[in-house]
Amino acid sequence: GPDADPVETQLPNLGLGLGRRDFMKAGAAVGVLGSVAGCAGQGDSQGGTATPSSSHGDVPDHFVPPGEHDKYYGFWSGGHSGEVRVMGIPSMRELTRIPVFNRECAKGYGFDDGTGEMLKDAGDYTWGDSHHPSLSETDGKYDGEYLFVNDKANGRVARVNLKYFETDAILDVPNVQSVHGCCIQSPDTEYVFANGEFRAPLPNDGRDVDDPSKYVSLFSAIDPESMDVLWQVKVSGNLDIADSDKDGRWLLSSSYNDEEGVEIEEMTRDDRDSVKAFDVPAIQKAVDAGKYEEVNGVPVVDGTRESSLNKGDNPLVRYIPTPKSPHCVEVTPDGKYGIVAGKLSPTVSIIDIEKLGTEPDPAKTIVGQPKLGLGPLHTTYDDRGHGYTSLFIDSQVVKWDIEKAVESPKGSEEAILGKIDVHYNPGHIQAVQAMSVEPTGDWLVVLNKLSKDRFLPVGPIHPDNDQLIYIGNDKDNETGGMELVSDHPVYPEPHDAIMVHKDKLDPAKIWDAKDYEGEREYISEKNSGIERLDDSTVEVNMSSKRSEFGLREFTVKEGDEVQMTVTNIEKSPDIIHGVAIPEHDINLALAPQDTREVTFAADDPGVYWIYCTYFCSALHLEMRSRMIVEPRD
Ligand code: RUQ
Repeated sequence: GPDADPVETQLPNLGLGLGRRDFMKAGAAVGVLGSVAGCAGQGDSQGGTATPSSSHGDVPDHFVPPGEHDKYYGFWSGGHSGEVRVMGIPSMRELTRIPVFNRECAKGYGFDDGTGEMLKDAGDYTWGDSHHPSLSETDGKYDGEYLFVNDKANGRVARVNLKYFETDAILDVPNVQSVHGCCIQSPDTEYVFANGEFRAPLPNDGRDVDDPSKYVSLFSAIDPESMDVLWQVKVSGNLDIADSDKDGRWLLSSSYNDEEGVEIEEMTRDDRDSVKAFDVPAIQKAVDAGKYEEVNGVPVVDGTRESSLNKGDNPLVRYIPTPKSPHCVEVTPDGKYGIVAGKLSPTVSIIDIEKLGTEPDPAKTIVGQPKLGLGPLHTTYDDRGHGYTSLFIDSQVVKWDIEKAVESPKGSEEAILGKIDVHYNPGHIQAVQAMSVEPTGDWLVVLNKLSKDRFLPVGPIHPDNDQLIYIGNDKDNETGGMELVSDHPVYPEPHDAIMVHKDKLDPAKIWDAKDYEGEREYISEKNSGIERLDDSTVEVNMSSKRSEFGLREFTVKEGDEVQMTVTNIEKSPDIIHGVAIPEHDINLALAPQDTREVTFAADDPGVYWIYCTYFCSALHLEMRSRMIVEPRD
């Protein structure tokens, strides 16, 4: 446990003189954050501490020897790369990437008709900004079925099928322009929730732009199977990050800008914003009873502060005042508390979830408020009652005792067990399985926004730095036992991650054609062929295997629409075939037993060599087919 006053000695870098303030004033706060974003001072002042800890005596090896597997999967959002990345933990090796909102060449995502139409129907954007991956659960445990992730840029939510590690649905959420927080409902994934972050007039049709009172944020409930919006709730103030309780009743959303300002000075004026607690069954009941207005086909329930549905004993949305411009809320694995980081306040607030249903005064649901350090952003958990909070401004992670923080006076530092320097300016932090009811309490990853001096310089756009920390030892030392183990450069820009034991996933090794039966026709060597459907349309069906396509050549006419279907008939895992058609922008990637379709125009007469993009055999370069486009008389 902590000594009498360990905090002062553990914070050598509080030279900013801000540590003792309970709240930073808006102007000062903006200034501090601005200087951090500009890289002035903060990290450099810690340059001397930028060495990893020297002894890893009782830390299990994070090096995974050749041929051996990691213990955990990690799913990283890709930020404005639009993708999801799959990591091995603890090696931190990148195992693959799953394109989600981005058209992507290596996996041919967005090139075949199926994925191309999915992207088109989801708004036809060329990119997205993925932040918050959430794994489906059964009984509060990850069930390995789906991963959901938001697109902050275009207000979308996508579903990744974890049998195939492939995006299989994208919803362009109506009535919202950005989706930030995104999570499943615990314990059984009956809904996926999406926070519309930016306030806008509803409907957003060019009217009411100058009347801030007409601006609202929308909270959406989505059906995880059909990926349709079931209902939305409009609220006052912005919506940020979301997390579910563990019993399927409350959904907590952090929220900044309760001032409802449009300029930064307005947004940071007050000392308090709020956490919104959505009473999901009560909202569902209001919807069933017809207490909504329909906007663009979606039932929208009024959950603003003024709404009559929020008066009385059973408000649909509870507004819990919390300091100040909070960024995040994360529910503890036992489901007891929702922990909200203050961002511009050095405290985090502990919301007692049970009290949400019994305590009439929302402010009294806050049962603890330890002071942890500057710029608290995100909290994650082990299996032993500890919270780990990232301190963006201090560039540290603080470990603290949750129950002790509840027992000690608000604003006290008594619950702090230790701090460790990270490099630099951490955003999200995640420990393994910490979003489920079974955290493992061994590894924690800190997603640092800035890497500065940690890697070979690669020009002015630096990689981020993901740091692996071992948290399995509780020790009475400066860091509370946390040990920094390794640094990993990352391509811009993951925001959040979620990690799961490998045994909870069962990915397919090859495709099962039954999974696309009725949608795409399996093409064997025998039914490879070409058929003219009408004067301007031909159908081309081709198998592919080492080292030949089912057709050595085929002939179409200038101006034809070509509807091509290709199956990879291999049954051996890892034998992938690509289908590239030069000068037609065609690029398919087919795993064994997979079939893809692509439709294109053959507009220019000539000979085109179709080739395989995946190196599949010794005769890979010879694996070709020839498309002949005949001139039309
Ligand atoms: S956010 S740190 Cu979506 Cu927390 Cu980026």
